[in-house]
Amino acid sequence: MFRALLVAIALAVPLPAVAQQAGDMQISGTWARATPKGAQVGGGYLKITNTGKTPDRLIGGASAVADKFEVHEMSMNGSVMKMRPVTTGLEIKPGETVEFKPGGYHVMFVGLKEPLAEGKPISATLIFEKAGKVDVTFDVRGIGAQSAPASHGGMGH
Ligand SMILES: [Cu+2]
Repeated sequence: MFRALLVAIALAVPLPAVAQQAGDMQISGTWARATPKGAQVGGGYLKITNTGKTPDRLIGGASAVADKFEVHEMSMNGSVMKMRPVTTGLEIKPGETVEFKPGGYHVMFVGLKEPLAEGKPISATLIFEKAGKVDVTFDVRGIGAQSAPASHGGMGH
């Protein structure tokens, strides 16, 4: 009886950054960068591991904080960093971990309804072709956290 109560209390405490499993997809390390006032877009980062035996694809997502949820890829074009939406879905091969990080793949919250504030986590849903929908929480870190070589400013958003 007493033990059951303790378990119930432990389960009620939110644990940030715990790996989330949906089907063969394991999601961890979700975080987003705080945005300045008036920003239209915000970036989110995470790790996705395919623990299964067949490939899956991240095909989209949604979050209440923004009009659109997009998966973007950054690449160097000469000395200029460019980013573009991954429109066909991002494949995660069996046994592979895809890390979203500043300067590489990232989630883009487009059309922010309010700035992303440090310490105020945001809820989002990832959509996989096979694993389906996965609810995740992005911890919001300071604006300067692990800053990428190029900002999102002036990249046509
Ligand atoms: Cu982007």
